[in-house]
Amino acid sequence: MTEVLTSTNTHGLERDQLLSIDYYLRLTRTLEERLVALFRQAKVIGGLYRSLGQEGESVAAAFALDYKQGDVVQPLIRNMGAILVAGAKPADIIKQYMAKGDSPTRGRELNIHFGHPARDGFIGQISQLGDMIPVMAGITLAGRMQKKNLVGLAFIGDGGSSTGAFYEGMNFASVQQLPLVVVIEDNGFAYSTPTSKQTAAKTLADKAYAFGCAGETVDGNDVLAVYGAAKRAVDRARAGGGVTLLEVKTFRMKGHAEHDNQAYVEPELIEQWKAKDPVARYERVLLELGAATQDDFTRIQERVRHEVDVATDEAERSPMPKPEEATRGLFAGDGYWDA
Ligand SMILES: Cc1ncc(C[n+]2csc(CCOP(=O)(O)OP(=O)(O)O)c2C)c(N)n1
Repeated sequence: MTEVLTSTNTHGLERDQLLSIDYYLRLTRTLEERLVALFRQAKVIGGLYRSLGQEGESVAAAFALDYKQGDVVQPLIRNMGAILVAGAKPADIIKQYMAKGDSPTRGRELNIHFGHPARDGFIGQISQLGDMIPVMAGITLAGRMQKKNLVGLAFIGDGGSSTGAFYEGMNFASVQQLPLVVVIEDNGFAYSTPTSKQTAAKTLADKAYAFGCAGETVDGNDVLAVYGAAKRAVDRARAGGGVTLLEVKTFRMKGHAEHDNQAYVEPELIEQWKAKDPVARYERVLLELGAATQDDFTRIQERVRHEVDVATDEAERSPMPKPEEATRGLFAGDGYWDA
């Protein structure tokens, strides 16, 4: 299980799908850059959690799902790329970060803590690390009981995979052979704790032995390799083959959040990973394969910039929540969310 998979194979993806992946990679990066600008203008409420350097695995894994079949993504704070693939709107994400009154949670939750599995294709997350794995086991079990053929895709960090909830959820899902793919992100650090202090296992995929599920390790900055491995895992899950623990080896290029200057990370390490940037690498591979031209990338980047500008304008114009509504919509049944 220690072999790290890489790929220049397009795994049956058509040219428009390959370009679509590039669009989501660029959208994720540009939208986050815009959020940094808004954060520095004190317009973001709360923290800003970047996925710089990790966009590749997040987008590629989510691209392997079939949302028309009811598949569900469970993101964590660094998986904005995955929810964009599932259909999240940039304006909604900016409004969430600005806690606007017409954001999906109407100012009651922040950042990408929003989403409804049946409506959006992605689910709002609980902050408690590890707890989303039992939730996703529940969603995939419910899907099976309702005779839907849906697959769940859960993300968990190296730190999150040290929690009890992770082990319980993985064990239950594996025993039940649930259609669940768990992407376990080794991005080097959980806040300031290096992965070597999270686990004595050689790789995070080795944890699959304990659950009796499939486990694989893939180069998380190799977009096509992640897509290929995720697609295999999704197909296996849909065919009744149960859970896959898919480890992606990547790196968190920024601190835990914008307020963290990552002084605990060796600068040389950051430089080494900069050279492996997943977006630049993916575009290089597409050029080498003759699957795209520089003009394609320019067009995509112009489209992305325009969409992020339009979304920012919309979010900036949006009202803050009305103070008199602060106590509404907190419990089911008061009709607040039906309006
Ligand atoms: C049970 C629990 N303990 C602590 C925290 C505070 N916390 C939030 S994110 C984080 C680090 C998470 O690291 P990791 O799971 O590796 O994900 P990454 O931030 O690297 O993407 C911590 C300690 C929490 N949310 N839940």
